[in-house]
Amino acid sequence: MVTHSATSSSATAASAFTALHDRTPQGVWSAPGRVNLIGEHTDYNDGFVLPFALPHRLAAAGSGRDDGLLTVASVGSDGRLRHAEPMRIGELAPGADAAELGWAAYPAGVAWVLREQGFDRGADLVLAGDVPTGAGLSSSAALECAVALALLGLAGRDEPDEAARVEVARWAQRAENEFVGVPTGVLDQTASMCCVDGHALFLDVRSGQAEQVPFDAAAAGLRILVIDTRVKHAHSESGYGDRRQGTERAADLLGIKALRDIAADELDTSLAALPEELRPLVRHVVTENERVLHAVNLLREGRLADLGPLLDASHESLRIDYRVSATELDLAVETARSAGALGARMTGGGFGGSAIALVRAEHQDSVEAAVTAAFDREGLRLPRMFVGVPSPGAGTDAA
Ligand code: GAF
Repeated sequence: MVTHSATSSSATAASAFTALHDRTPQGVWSAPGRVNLIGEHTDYNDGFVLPFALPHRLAAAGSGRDDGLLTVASVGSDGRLRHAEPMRIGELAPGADAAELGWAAYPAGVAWVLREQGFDRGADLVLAGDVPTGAGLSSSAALECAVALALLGLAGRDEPDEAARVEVARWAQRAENEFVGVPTGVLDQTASMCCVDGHALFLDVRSGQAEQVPFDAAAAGLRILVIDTRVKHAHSESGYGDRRQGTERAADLLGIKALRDIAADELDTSLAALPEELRPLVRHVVTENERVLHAVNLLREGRLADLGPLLDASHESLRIDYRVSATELDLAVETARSAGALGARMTGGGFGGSAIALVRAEHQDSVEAAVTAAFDREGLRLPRMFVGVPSPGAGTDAA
Protein backbone atom coordinates (compact mmCIF):
# COMPACT_ATOMS: atom_id res chain seq x y z
CA MET A 1 0.00 0.00 0.00
CA VAL A 2 1.27 3.50 -0.80
CA THR A 3 0.84 5.25 2.54
CA HIS A 4 2.00 8.80 2.92
CA SER A 5 2.62 10.78 6.03
CA ALA A 6 -0.16 13.32 6.33
CA THR A 7 0.49 16.16 3.91
CA SER A 8 -0.85 19.62 4.58
CA SER A 9 -3.69 18.92 2.12
CA SER A 10 -4.68 15.70 3.86
CA ALA A 11 -4.51 17.36 7.28
CA THR A 12 -6.68 20.23 6.00
CA ALA A 13 -9.21 17.82 4.47
CA ALA A 14 -9.35 15.72 7.66
CA SER A 15 -9.84 18.67 9.98
CA ALA A 16 -12.45 20.26 7.69
CA PHE A 17 -14.26 16.90 7.64
CA THR A 18 -14.23 16.70 11.43
CA ALA A 19 -15.49 20.27 11.76
CA LEU A 20 -18.28 19.70 9.24
CA HIS A 21 -19.46 16.23 10.29
CA ASP A 22 -18.57 16.31 13.97
CA ARG A 23 -16.60 13.03 13.72
CA THR A 24 -13.25 12.02 12.35
CA PRO A 25 -13.19 10.64 8.79
CA GLN A 26 -12.75 6.90 8.24
CA GLY A 27 -9.82 7.64 5.98
CA VAL A 28 -7.93 10.14 3.85
CA TRP A 29 -6.72 9.48 0.32
CA SER A 30 -4.73 11.79 -1.92
CA ALA A 31 -3.44 12.08 -5.47
CA PRO A 32 -0.86 14.38 -7.06
CA GLY A 33 -0.74 16.76 -10.00
CA ARG A 34 1.94 16.12 -12.61
CA VAL A 35 4.47 17.66 -14.91
CA ASN A 36 4.93 15.99 -18.27
CA LEU A 37 8.66 16.06 -18.94
CA ILE A 38 8.09 15.31 -22.62
CA GLY A 39 5.53 13.54 -24.86
CA GLU A 40 2.75 16.06 -25.45
CA HIS A 41 -0.45 15.30 -27.35
CA THR A 42 0.86 11.81 -27.98
CA ASP A 43 -1.35 9.97 -25.47
CA TYR A 44 -4.54 9.99 -27.55
CA ASN A 45 -2.46 8.86 -30.51
CA ASP A 46 -1.44 5.64 -28.71
CA GLY A 47 2.06 7.05 -28.20
CA PHE A 48 4.63 7.62 -25.47
CA VAL A 49 4.64 10.00 -22.49
CA LEU A 50 7.12 10.73 -19.69
CA PRO A 51 5.46 12.51 -16.74
CA PHE A 52 6.43 12.75 -13.09
CA ALA A 53 4.17 13.46 -10.12
CA LEU A 54 4.41 16.75 -8.26
CA PRO A 55 4.42 17.14 -4.47
CA HIS A 56 1.19 19.12 -4.85
CA ARG A 57 -1.79 16.92 -3.96
CA LEU A 58 -5.54 16.81 -3.74
CA ALA A 59 -6.78 15.01 -0.62
CA ALA A 60 -10.20 13.48 0.02
CA ALA A 61 -11.19 12.79 3.64
CA GLY A 62 -14.22 10.56 3.80
CA SER A 63 -16.59 8.21 5.58
CA GLY A 64 -19.04 5.74 4.07
CA ARG A 65 -22.83 6.16 4.06
CA ASP A 66 -25.39 3.40 3.65
CA ASP A 67 -28.16 5.48 2.08
CA GLY A 68 -26.62 5.73 -1.42
CA LEU A 69 -25.94 9.47 -1.12
CA LEU A 70 -22.70 11.22 -2.02
CA THR A 71 -22.01 14.53 -0.32
CA VAL A 72 -18.96 16.54 -1.34
CA ALA A 73 -17.56 19.71 0.14
CA SER A 74 -14.32 21.35 -0.93
CA VAL A 75 -12.01 23.68 1.00
CA GLY A 76 -11.30 26.67 -1.26
CA SER A 77 -8.02 28.59 -1.37
CA ASP A 78 -9.66 31.13 0.96
CA GLY A 79 -10.20 28.34 3.50
CA ARG A 80 -13.98 28.39 3.05
CA LEU A 81 -16.05 25.31 2.31
CA ARG A 82 -18.01 25.05 -0.94
CA HIS A 83 -20.77 22.45 -0.84
CA ALA A 84 -22.07 20.49 -3.81
CA GLU A 85 -25.73 19.46 -3.81
CA PRO A 86 -26.00 15.94 -2.30
CA MET A 87 -26.15 13.37 -5.12
CA ARG A 88 -27.93 10.03 -5.24
CA ILE A 89 -25.29 7.71 -6.72
CA GLY A 90 -27.92 5.40 -8.25
CA GLU A 91 -29.34 8.30 -10.26
CA LEU A 92 -26.10 9.75 -11.65
CA ALA A 93 -25.97 9.69 -15.43
CA PRO A 94 -23.85 11.49 -18.01
CA GLY A 95 -25.64 14.13 -20.04
CA ALA A 96 -26.67 17.71 -20.08
CA ASP A 97 -27.08 17.95 -16.29
CA ALA A 98 -23.39 17.26 -15.76
CA ALA A 99 -22.57 20.70 -17.17
CA GLU A 100 -24.64 22.31 -14.41
CA LEU A 101 -22.68 20.55 -11.68
CA GLY A 102 -19.54 22.69 -12.25
CA TRP A 103 -16.56 21.33 -10.25
CA ALA A 104 -18.81 18.70 -8.64
CA ALA A 105 -19.12 17.00 -12.07
CA TYR A 106 -15.67 15.47 -11.43
CA PRO A 107 -16.50 13.62 -8.19
CA ALA A 108 -19.97 12.84 -9.58
CA GLY A 109 -18.43 11.37 -12.75
CA VAL A 110 -16.08 9.20 -10.72
CA ALA A 111 -18.98 7.97 -8.55
CA TRP A 112 -20.93 7.16 -11.73
CA VAL A 113 -18.05 5.15 -13.26
CA LEU A 114 -17.43 3.26 -10.01
CA ARG A 115 -21.13 2.45 -9.72
CA GLU A 116 -20.91 0.92 -13.20
CA GLN A 117 -18.06 -1.24 -11.85
CA GLY A 118 -20.15 -2.38 -8.89
CA PHE A 119 -18.88 0.05 -6.23
CA ASP A 120 -21.94 2.06 -5.28
CA ARG A 121 -21.59 2.75 -1.56
CA GLY A 122 -22.49 6.31 -0.58
CA ALA A 123 -19.97 8.60 1.09
CA ASP A 124 -19.35 11.95 2.71
CA LEU A 125 -16.22 13.50 1.23
CA VAL A 126 -14.33 16.67 2.08
CA LEU A 127 -11.65 17.75 -0.40
CA ALA A 128 -8.63 20.00 0.04
CA GLY A 129 -5.59 20.48 -2.11
CA ASP A 130 -2.75 22.62 -3.34
CA VAL A 131 -2.47 21.57 -7.01
CA PRO A 132 -2.65 24.86 -8.92
CA THR A 133 -5.90 24.84 -10.92
CA GLY A 134 -6.05 25.79 -14.60
CA ALA A 135 -2.25 25.60 -14.70
CA GLY A 136 -1.90 22.55 -16.94
CA LEU A 137 -0.64 20.56 -13.94
CA SER A 138 -3.53 18.06 -13.79
CA SER A 139 -5.58 19.33 -10.90
CA SER A 140 -8.62 17.60 -12.46
CA ALA A 141 -6.91 14.22 -12.61
CA ALA A 142 -5.71 14.63 -9.01
CA LEU A 143 -9.29 15.29 -7.97
CA GLU A 144 -10.64 12.30 -9.93
CA CYS A 145 -7.98 9.91 -8.64
CA ALA A 146 -8.27 10.98 -4.99
CA VAL A 147 -12.06 10.61 -5.13
CA ALA A 148 -11.76 7.23 -6.86
CA LEU A 149 -9.41 5.89 -4.18
CA ALA A 150 -11.65 7.27 -1.42
CA LEU A 151 -14.82 5.73 -2.85
CA LEU A 152 -13.09 2.41 -3.51
CA GLY A 153 -11.58 2.37 -0.02
CA LEU A 154 -14.90 3.20 1.63
CA ALA A 155 -16.58 0.46 -0.44
CA GLY A 156 -14.14 -2.00 1.14
CA ARG A 157 -11.75 -2.49 -1.75
CA ASP A 158 -8.05 -2.79 -0.91
CA GLU A 159 -5.81 -0.11 -2.27
CA PRO A 160 -5.13 -1.01 -5.93
CA ASP A 161 -1.87 -2.79 -6.80
CA GLU A 162 0.20 -1.72 -9.78
CA ALA A 163 -2.03 -3.32 -12.42
CA ALA A 164 -5.23 -2.10 -10.81
CA ARG A 165 -3.83 1.44 -10.71
CA VAL A 166 -3.81 1.52 -14.50
CA GLU A 167 -7.45 0.40 -14.42
CA VAL A 168 -8.42 3.12 -11.92
CA ALA A 169 -6.70 5.68 -14.16
CA ARG A 170 -8.84 4.47 -17.08
CA TRP A 171 -11.97 4.80 -14.95
CA ALA A 172 -10.99 8.34 -13.97
CA GLN A 173 -10.38 9.18 -17.66
CA ARG A 174 -13.80 7.73 -18.52
CA ALA A 175 -15.41 9.95 -15.88
CA GLU A 176 -13.75 12.98 -17.48
CA ASN A 177 -14.56 11.95 -21.09
CA GLU A 178 -18.08 10.65 -20.71
CA PHE A 179 -19.49 12.40 -17.65
CA VAL A 180 -17.70 15.76 -17.59
CA GLY A 181 -17.51 15.75 -21.41
CA VAL A 182 -13.83 16.65 -21.93
CA PRO A 183 -12.10 14.49 -24.61
CA THR A 184 -8.71 14.12 -22.87
CA GLY A 185 -6.29 11.20 -23.10
CA VAL A 186 -5.08 9.06 -20.21
CA LEU A 187 -1.75 10.78 -19.49
CA ASP A 188 -2.82 12.79 -16.46
CA GLN A 189 -4.76 10.10 -14.63
CA THR A 190 -2.04 7.51 -15.22
CA ALA A 191 0.61 9.91 -13.95
CA SER A 192 -1.44 10.63 -10.84
CA MET A 193 -2.11 6.94 -10.12
CA CYS A 194 1.15 5.32 -11.21
CA CYS A 195 4.08 7.69 -10.66
CA VAL A 196 6.53 6.92 -7.88
CA ASP A 197 8.87 9.07 -5.85
CA GLY A 198 12.15 10.02 -7.53
CA HIS A 199 11.15 8.68 -10.95
CA ALA A 200 9.57 9.69 -14.21
CA LEU A 201 7.01 7.31 -15.66
CA PHE A 202 7.73 6.10 -19.18
CA LEU A 203 4.34 4.97 -20.42
CA ASP A 204 3.52 3.29 -23.70
CA VAL A 205 -0.14 4.25 -23.91
CA ARG A 206 -0.94 1.60 -26.54
CA SER A 207 0.31 -1.38 -24.56
CA GLY A 208 -0.18 0.13 -21.10
CA GLN A 209 3.40 -0.93 -20.36
CA ALA A 210 5.10 1.36 -17.85
CA GLU A 211 8.68 1.76 -16.71
CA GLN A 212 9.73 3.80 -13.70
CA VAL A 213 12.84 5.66 -14.84
CA PRO A 214 15.00 7.15 -12.06
CA PHE A 215 14.94 10.93 -12.36
CA ASP A 216 16.93 12.79 -9.74
CA ALA A 217 17.63 16.21 -11.17
CA ALA A 218 18.87 17.56 -7.84
CA ALA A 219 21.62 14.92 -7.59
CA ALA A 220 22.80 16.02 -11.04
CA GLY A 221 22.93 19.66 -9.90
CA LEU A 222 19.86 20.45 -11.98
CA ARG A 223 16.34 21.71 -11.37
CA ILE A 224 13.12 21.43 -13.28
CA LEU A 225 11.69 24.89 -12.83
CA VAL A 226 7.91 24.95 -13.29
CA ILE A 227 6.64 28.29 -14.56
CA ASP A 228 2.89 28.68 -14.13
CA THR A 229 1.95 31.55 -16.45
CA ARG A 230 -1.46 31.84 -14.72
CA VAL A 231 -3.07 32.18 -18.14
CA LYS A 232 -5.82 29.96 -19.46
CA HIS A 233 -7.05 30.79 -22.92
CA ALA A 234 -10.74 30.63 -23.67
CA HIS A 235 -10.32 28.36 -26.69
CA SER A 236 -8.39 25.68 -24.79
CA GLU A 237 -11.20 23.14 -24.83
CA SER A 238 -12.25 23.52 -28.46
CA GLY A 239 -8.59 23.77 -29.48
CA TYR A 240 -7.77 20.47 -27.76
CA GLY A 241 -10.73 18.71 -29.37
CA ASP A 242 -9.84 20.11 -32.81
CA ARG A 243 -6.28 18.83 -32.59
CA ARG A 244 -7.47 15.44 -31.43
CA GLN A 245 -9.98 15.17 -34.27
CA GLY A 246 -7.32 16.25 -36.77
CA THR A 247 -4.95 13.46 -35.71
CA GLU A 248 -7.75 10.89 -35.76
CA ARG A 249 -8.79 11.99 -39.23
CA ALA A 250 -5.18 11.68 -40.41
CA ALA A 251 -4.97 8.14 -39.01
CA ASP A 252 -8.23 7.24 -40.79
CA LEU A 253 -7.00 8.63 -44.09
CA LEU A 254 -3.77 6.66 -43.76
CA GLY A 255 -5.69 3.49 -42.88
CA ILE A 256 -3.91 3.01 -39.56
CA LYS A 257 -5.30 2.64 -36.03
CA ALA A 258 -3.41 5.65 -34.63
CA LEU A 259 -0.52 7.93 -35.54
CA ARG A 260 1.65 5.74 -33.33
CA ASP A 261 1.74 3.33 -36.25
CA ILE A 262 3.88 5.69 -38.35
CA ALA A 263 7.57 4.88 -37.95
CA ALA A 264 9.92 7.86 -38.02
CA ASP A 265 11.45 6.77 -41.34
CA GLU A 266 7.98 6.56 -42.93
CA LEU A 267 7.04 10.08 -41.91
CA ASP A 268 7.70 11.75 -45.27
CA THR A 269 5.72 9.14 -47.20
CA SER A 270 2.81 9.46 -44.77
CA LEU A 271 2.85 13.26 -44.96
CA ALA A 272 2.79 13.17 -48.74
CA ALA A 273 -0.42 11.14 -48.61
CA LEU A 274 -2.25 13.66 -46.43
CA PRO A 275 -4.00 16.98 -47.08
CA GLU A 276 -1.73 19.89 -46.28
CA GLU A 277 -3.62 21.07 -43.19
CA LEU A 278 -3.11 17.75 -41.38
CA ARG A 279 0.61 17.38 -42.07
CA PRO A 280 1.95 19.56 -39.22
CA LEU A 281 -0.20 17.71 -36.67
CA VAL A 282 1.14 14.36 -37.83
CA ARG A 283 4.72 15.64 -37.96
CA HIS A 284 4.44 16.78 -34.34
CA VAL A 285 3.09 13.49 -33.04
CA VAL A 286 5.60 11.29 -34.87
CA THR A 287 8.63 13.43 -33.96
CA GLU A 288 7.42 13.87 -30.35
CA ASN A 289 7.22 10.10 -29.88
CA GLU A 290 10.82 9.88 -31.08
CA ARG A 291 11.84 12.60 -28.65
CA VAL A 292 10.29 10.68 -25.75
CA LEU A 293 12.24 7.54 -26.66
CA HIS A 294 15.41 9.59 -26.90
CA ALA A 295 14.71 11.30 -23.55
CA VAL A 296 14.13 7.96 -21.83
CA ASN A 297 17.50 6.72 -23.11
CA LEU A 298 19.20 9.84 -21.77
CA LEU A 299 17.60 9.33 -18.36
CA ARG A 300 18.62 5.66 -18.32
CA GLU A 301 22.20 6.75 -19.06
CA GLY A 302 22.08 9.44 -16.36
CA ARG A 303 22.64 12.17 -18.99
CA LEU A 304 20.05 14.56 -17.59
CA ALA A 305 21.78 17.75 -18.71
CA ASP A 306 21.50 16.52 -22.32
CA LEU A 307 17.69 16.68 -22.19
CA GLY A 308 17.78 20.42 -22.99
CA PRO A 309 17.72 20.26 -26.82
CA LEU A 310 14.87 17.72 -26.74
CA LEU A 311 12.79 20.04 -24.55
CA ASP A 312 13.51 22.91 -26.94
CA ALA A 313 12.59 20.85 -29.99
CA SER A 314 9.37 19.68 -28.33
CA HIS A 315 8.35 23.25 -27.64
CA GLU A 316 9.07 24.37 -31.20
CA SER A 317 7.06 21.47 -32.57
CA LEU A 318 4.12 22.30 -30.28
CA ARG A 319 4.38 25.99 -31.14
CA ILE A 320 4.81 25.77 -34.89
CA ASP A 321 3.29 22.43 -35.94
CA TYR A 322 0.68 21.65 -33.29
CA ARG A 323 -0.11 25.31 -32.58
CA VAL A 324 -1.04 24.86 -28.91
CA SER A 325 1.40 27.29 -27.33
CA ALA A 326 0.52 30.79 -26.19
CA THR A 327 2.33 34.13 -26.09
CA GLU A 328 2.95 33.78 -22.36
CA LEU A 329 4.33 30.24 -22.71
CA ASP A 330 6.64 31.34 -25.53
CA LEU A 331 7.83 34.28 -23.45
CA ALA A 332 8.55 32.04 -20.45
CA VAL A 333 10.42 29.51 -22.61
CA GLU A 334 12.45 32.05 -24.61
CA THR A 335 13.37 34.07 -21.53
CA ALA A 336 14.39 31.00 -19.55
CA ARG A 337 16.60 29.85 -22.45
CA SER A 338 18.28 33.24 -22.85
CA ALA A 339 18.88 33.41 -19.09
CA GLY A 340 20.82 30.15 -19.18
CA ALA A 341 18.29 27.31 -19.04
CA LEU A 342 19.56 24.17 -20.79
CA GLY A 343 16.15 23.75 -22.43
CA ALA A 344 12.52 24.70 -21.90
CA ARG A 345 9.08 23.79 -23.17
CA MET A 346 5.41 24.16 -22.46
CA THR A 347 3.96 21.22 -20.54
CA GLY A 348 0.42 19.83 -20.59
CA GLY A 349 -2.34 20.57 -23.08
CA GLY A 350 -1.20 24.15 -23.81
CA PHE A 351 -3.14 27.32 -24.73
CA GLY A 352 -1.81 28.72 -21.44
CA GLY A 353 -0.88 26.87 -18.27
CA SER A 354 2.71 26.03 -17.42
CA ALA A 355 6.15 25.74 -18.95
CA ILE A 356 9.14 23.86 -17.58
CA ALA A 357 12.79 24.83 -17.80
CA LEU A 358 15.79 22.60 -17.14
CA VAL A 359 18.28 24.75 -15.27
CA ARG A 360 21.55 24.27 -13.47
CA ALA A 361 21.02 24.80 -9.74
CA GLU A 362 23.27 27.85 -9.74
CA HIS A 363 21.18 29.48 -12.47
CA GLN A 364 17.78 28.93 -10.85
CA ASP A 365 17.57 32.36 -9.22
CA SER A 366 18.73 34.27 -12.28
CA VAL A 367 16.33 32.37 -14.57
CA GLU A 368 13.44 33.07 -12.20
CA ALA A 369 14.38 36.73 -11.99
CA ALA A 370 14.65 37.04 -15.79
CA VAL A 371 11.23 35.43 -16.32
CA THR A 372 9.60 37.67 -13.74
CA ALA A 373 11.21 40.76 -15.27
CA ALA A 374 10.12 39.78 -18.79
CA PHE A 375 6.48 39.34 -17.73
CA ASP A 376 6.62 42.58 -15.82
CA ARG A 377 8.02 44.42 -18.84
CA GLU A 378 5.20 43.09 -21.02
CA GLY A 379 2.61 44.17 -18.45
CA LEU A 380 1.56 40.53 -17.89
CA ARG A 381 0.39 38.97 -14.65
CA LEU A 382 3.50 37.66 -12.92
CA PRO A 383 3.99 33.89 -13.18
CA ARG A 384 4.36 31.57 -10.20
CA MET A 385 7.47 29.41 -10.15
CA PHE A 386 8.56 26.39 -8.16
CA VAL A 387 10.95 23.46 -8.51
CA GLY A 388 9.21 20.29 -9.70
CA VAL A 389 10.43 17.34 -7.64
CA PRO A 390 9.35 13.80 -8.70
CA SER A 391 6.98 12.69 -5.95
CA PRO A 392 4.77 9.72 -5.02
CA GLY A 393 1.57 8.82 -6.85
CA ALA A 394 -1.91 8.48 -5.38
CA GLY A 395 -2.41 6.59 -2.15
CA THR A 396 -3.84 6.28 1.32
CA ASP A 397 -2.66 8.94 3.73
CA ALA A 398 -1.71 8.15 7.31
CA ALA A 399 -4.33 9.59 9.64
C1 GAF B 1 -4.03 17.35 -21.31
C2 GAF B 1 -4.78 16.03 -21.45
F1 GAF B 1 -5.58 15.83 -20.35
C3 GAF B 1 -3.83 14.85 -21.61
O1 GAF B 1 -4.57 13.68 -21.86
C4 GAF B 1 -2.82 15.09 -22.73
O2 GAF B 1 -3.42 14.92 -23.98
C5 GAF B 1 -2.19 16.48 -22.58
O3 GAF B 1 -3.17 17.51 -22.44
C6 GAF B 1 -1.32 16.81 -23.76
O4 GAF B 1 -0.23 15.97 -23.80
O5 GAF B 1 -3.30 17.38 -20.13
